Amino acid sequence: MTSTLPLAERVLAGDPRSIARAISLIEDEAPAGADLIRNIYPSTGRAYLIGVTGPPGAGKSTLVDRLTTELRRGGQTVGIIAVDPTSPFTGGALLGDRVRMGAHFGDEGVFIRSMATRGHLGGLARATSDVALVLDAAGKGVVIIETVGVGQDEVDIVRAADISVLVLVPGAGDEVQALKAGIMEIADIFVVNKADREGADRLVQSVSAMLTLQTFGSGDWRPPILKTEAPAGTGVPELLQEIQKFRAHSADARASRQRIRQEFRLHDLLSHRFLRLVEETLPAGELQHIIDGIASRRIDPYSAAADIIRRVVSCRAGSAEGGPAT
Ligand SMILES: Nc1nc2c(ncn2[C@@H]2O[C@H](COP(=O)(O)OP(=O)(O)OP(=O)(O)O)[C@@H](O)[C@H]2O)c(=O)[nH]1
Ligand SMILES: [Mg+2]
Repeated sequence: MTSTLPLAERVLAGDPRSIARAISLIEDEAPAGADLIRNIYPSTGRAYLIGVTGPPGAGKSTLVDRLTTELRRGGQTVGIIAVDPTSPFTGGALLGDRVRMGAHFGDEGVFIRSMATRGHLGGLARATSDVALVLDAAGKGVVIIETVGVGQDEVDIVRAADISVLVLVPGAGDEVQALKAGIMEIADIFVVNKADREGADRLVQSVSAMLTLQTFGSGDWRPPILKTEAPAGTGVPELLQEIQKFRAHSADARASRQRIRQEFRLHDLLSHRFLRLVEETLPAGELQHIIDGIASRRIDPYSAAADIIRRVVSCRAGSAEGGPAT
């Protein structure tokens, strides 16, 4: 395996082509991707991660674009990761994001990347976190992660951010109910976008009513509800203000939040790696055979797991005696 040290150095210098190349390595789950993360990791932890989530078409990309303009005005550099869980790699949505965020093309202080779920079975949150690390290492002061708030993967992505902004829109029926409860709970700021549409105030009221059901301590952050019209940028300066307020409010808690995030990531990585180890250790088709056995009640899942762990451990111990494990 060739070392990615020169690539890491170029990423740290903020070279856009190297950033793009590094992200591709991560997306491909190439071993060089892990090597790269190893090399850049000491230089990460500085970027502020903003998660922007909400239903399809809520105006997230438009909002992210205007927020980026606002951040640039304040002299911040910005990395944007637009996670697209539904469309195929060549789908129109990616093109759409390019158009909607087109204002920032050619601006060296902004790096935009769309990521599709393809090839990331369940690992999207992991890949997104790693891409955020790359943008962080590259010196972007703020990294914005846009994702559609529909599944567990997206909840995990948003959980990985320092702040979660939930974008809602009026007029789509019972929006608040329709959203995954997990996403509502982790929102630090609620945005009612498309405020030019009928029903915006009603939606603000129903989110507000929902918040009154939660208990907040005296020092707790109480999520504000903002109205925006993204295409015109209306309400976006106020949104940035609230983000900054939250950042100041949660400065002390940030370290523990980051630690929880790292714990989550390590657990996720360990289970991912262990499963890979299992697949490498067992003969081809064996895992499927065991699953068939569990399904037909020939063996129970606990005994199957214990047996698999025993086999992996003894196989690894054997290979350690025989020389360095690869
Ligand atoms: N009327 C109105 N339209 C808006 C507003 N914000 C965004 N739109 C429009 O809504 C459509 C979707 O906007 P996007 O920014 O692509 O929404 P998105 O949430 O990123 O969409 P996906 O990433 O596909 O889920 C676009 O046609 C926008 O121009 C708004 O405040 N008012
Ligand atoms: Mg979008």
